[in-house]
Amino acid sequence: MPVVSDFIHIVGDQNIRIGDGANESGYTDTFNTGGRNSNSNAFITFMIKGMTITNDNADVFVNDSKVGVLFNNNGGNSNHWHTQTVSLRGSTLKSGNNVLRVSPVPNPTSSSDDFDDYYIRNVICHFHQSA
Ligand SMILES: [Ca+2]
Ligand SMILES: [Ca+2]
Repeated sequence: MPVVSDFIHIVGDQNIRIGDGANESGYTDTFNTGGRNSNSNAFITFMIKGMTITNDNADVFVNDSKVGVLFNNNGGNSNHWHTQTVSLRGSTLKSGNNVLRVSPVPNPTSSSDDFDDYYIRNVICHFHQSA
């Protein structure tokens, strides 16, 4: 049976803020990978900016399993976008709806400002599928 590569946009050309007053419990979204091949690996790409104060990395969960982190850019320019990739097993994905959750990161420099707010956009999951 042939295997093809498929992908789905979880977030498109839209900035999602994660931090104080926005997604403080983490950003969650659902996406469908119906027919995914559980024996193959998958990956999710993210564009990120603004994680420039924290010493922590942002945990990334799929269906409540931690699949990786978005690494901080401590000391970087908060206006510059960059791209990161999180890899996961195809078996972590469901042949149907999944839940993505991206965690906030703490701000170590202020007692009144809890989180180092950052943004994600163009979040895309690539996966293998039996055709
Ligand atoms: Ca903040
Ligand atoms: Ca920030």
